[in-house]
Amino acid sequence: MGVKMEEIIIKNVKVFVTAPRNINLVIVKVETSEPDITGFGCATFTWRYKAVVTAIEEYLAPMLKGKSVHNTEDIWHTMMGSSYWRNGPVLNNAISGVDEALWDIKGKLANMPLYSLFGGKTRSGIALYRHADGNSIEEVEECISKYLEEGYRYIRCHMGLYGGNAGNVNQMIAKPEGAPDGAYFHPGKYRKSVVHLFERIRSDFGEDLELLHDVHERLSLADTINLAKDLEQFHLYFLEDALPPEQVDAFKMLREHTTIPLAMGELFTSPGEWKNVIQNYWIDYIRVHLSDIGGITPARKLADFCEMYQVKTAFHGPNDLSPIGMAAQMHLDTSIHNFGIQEYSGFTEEEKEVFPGCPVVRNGYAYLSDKAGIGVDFDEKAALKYPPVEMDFSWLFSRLPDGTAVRP
Ligand code: GCO
Ligand code: MG
Repeated sequence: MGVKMEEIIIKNVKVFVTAPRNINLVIVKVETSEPDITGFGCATFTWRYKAVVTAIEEYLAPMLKGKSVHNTEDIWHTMMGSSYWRNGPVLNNAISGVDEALWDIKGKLANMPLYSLFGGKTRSGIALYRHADGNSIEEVEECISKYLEEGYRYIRCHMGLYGGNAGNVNQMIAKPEGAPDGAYFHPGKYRKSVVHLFERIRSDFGEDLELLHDVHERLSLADTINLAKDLEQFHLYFLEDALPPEQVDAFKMLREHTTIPLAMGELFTSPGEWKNVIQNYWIDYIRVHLSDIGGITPARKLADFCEMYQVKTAFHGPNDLSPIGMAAQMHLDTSIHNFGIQEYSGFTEEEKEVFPGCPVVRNGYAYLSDKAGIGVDFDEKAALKYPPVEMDFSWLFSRLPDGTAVRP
């Protein structure tokens, strides 16, 4: 590049919010003293995006100006310590936006895709899983067939989304007088409906495809143990979020009662939550949301820690994640030895327009572009066509049949 490495400093940190898929995505751009060298990172915490924007603009940007772009490790720790109170999703997402952008810059300076800096390819394609859902078993099966035709081999199956509100289950819930509005669900009916769903899927599709399911923390310890035991006969690839992050110690008991492979972690924000479950062999797959733990820097350490305990990765890949964030984790998927599977929610045409260079998918595998850095660009002009939207928060107000508010 003809530029001395030590001369490049952070000039500005900018934040953008765009919603090409009607989901607010938060993108950080780090500008440097070299006008041609910029980096992009994902800071998407869609349900509190304005708080993330404030954390970056008011606190991180002023603190980072003038720092060398090279010192990602020092900058990460400086950002993490700079609020004294730390490890929450708002601050971690803000930190991730900067961290991923700095890694993007590092790759661009080295003229290498990030996976190459991380040790190179340990596999040539990234196996993906998709979500099949529907209002009836027939609808779920139609969705499975569509994904199988497209070449996917791993499919997460649900009926009536999280909590299993398919058909008229919801209307049949007997609420007490004065029960507040909310997204009601019935844990018992949900649990039984999942077993019935998997019974049908296995009998209609056989043993060849890999099946997954997300409990989304909807069950008590006893019920989740019962569900896991009931599902063992269907040989799931894994059962996800069988318990809430506040109850990780209970994985010890769950593990002792079932042989079903367990995946956990999309809500984790701090090492205090994941250390025990990993080093005690209580889970099989770690599913953190990269930006929610603070970006690439902590994710690399976590992945290496997991390798010591036979825990594989299954990084969180929902639709409230930008293509930059998806590609960032795919560089880890490509380079680490203990990769398991990647959750994938597709990219819309509008997302591809705003984010040129999205990974491509063929026959159930994702392939990164070979561009330097993260390899996904951000078209600021195109992003303006998709300004932030009012999102529907209603599903987040989960309630049990008697009206008790619970986690979504
Ligand atoms: C998943 C997740 C998501 C989350 C969502 C929250 O496994 O993909 O559970 O669907 O619910 O990302 O906004
Ligand atoms: Mg989940």
